[in-house]
Amino acid sequence: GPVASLSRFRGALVAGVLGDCIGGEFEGAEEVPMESVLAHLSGLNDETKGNGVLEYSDDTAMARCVVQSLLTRTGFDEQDMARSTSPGRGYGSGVIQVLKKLSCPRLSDVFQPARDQFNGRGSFGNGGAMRAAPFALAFPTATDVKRCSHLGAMLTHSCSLGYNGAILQALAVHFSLQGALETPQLFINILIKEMEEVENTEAARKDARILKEADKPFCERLHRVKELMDRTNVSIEEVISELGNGIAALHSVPTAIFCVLHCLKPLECLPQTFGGLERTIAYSLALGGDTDTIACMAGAIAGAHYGIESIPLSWIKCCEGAEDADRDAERLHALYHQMLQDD
Ligand code: R7I
Ligand code: MG
Ligand code: MG
Repeated sequence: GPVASLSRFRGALVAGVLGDCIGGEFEGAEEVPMESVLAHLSGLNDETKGNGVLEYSDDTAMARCVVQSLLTRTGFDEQDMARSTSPGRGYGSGVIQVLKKLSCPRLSDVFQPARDQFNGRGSFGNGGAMRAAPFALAFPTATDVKRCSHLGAMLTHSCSLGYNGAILQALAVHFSLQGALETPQLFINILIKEMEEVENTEAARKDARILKEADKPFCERLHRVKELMDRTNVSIEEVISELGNGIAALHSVPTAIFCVLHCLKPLECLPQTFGGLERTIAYSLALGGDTDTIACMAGAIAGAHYGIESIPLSWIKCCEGAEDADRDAERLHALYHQMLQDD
């Protein structure tokens, strides 16, 4: 569809929620056979089951806080975002302490609680990345998307391996919204080029050294994504060993990007009736590990590419918060286009 169309905004925000809700079933599972994924997905179409709603987890709860803050402040306001990010459900054990401190009215520096995590180095978890998509839906320029997703993630994740994952996820949604996935090679090359610059800081080099990672860890992973993209046969085991499926941003954001790229064309292991968005969610779940978060991030990137029409209605009906996301996407679309005019 047309670049930055309402359909793409709705697709991005709604599919992120679906990834979280549908992916929750397999979170933490070591091995997820594709048959189990397909059984789970076909259950969503079965109205006679009447198993009601699949609840969203912290991934969606925190993204909703980001959306609400961006909309009420008509832009990024760290004070408001810090105070509106409240504990909800199923949070990572570490981040709950940050959220408690952020709710304290006397707090003067809203970035301090995140810095105190993990002996002062900050978290490298994917909690910043899992709520990064809305930044791409609020700000039209890559510069603003990078700046605001960075600061937004810094409220809980002050390690560069955490917040740079959030920047990468926001950029992936941003370029997908612009239609960049029409040419997959171009898409991955743009992301590598952007991350070369993002990771070119003293802080990033220091964190990478301490954590014994490559010099520019996200760039290195994106090069692995590119190599896997060029191959005709890639097993799930290889994807997990090359890219990871864990709760670290480094082991999940590049993985989510790979899921989207790998599912642009039909796959033998998936029903021919599936469209690209269904393939992306299904494939993300089959990787196991942090399935709700990887499917949430892959869903947002894929939804921005395929648009709302690609999402089965039965899936939307099953997932808590999906209709709220659809309504919020319309508001973010208006904010984005208002910012375009103000420029
Ligand atoms: O990143 P975060 O918000 O967790 C997000 C994940 C997603 O899968 C959600 O669906 C949710 O269920 O949790 O939470 P953090 O507590 O900041 O980080 C998550 C975990 O990563 C921590 O509990 C640690 O186990 C690990 N971790 C670290 N461990 C050692 N040293 C993160 N940073 C570090 C670190 O610096
Ligand atoms: Mg979760
Ligand atoms: Mg998770």
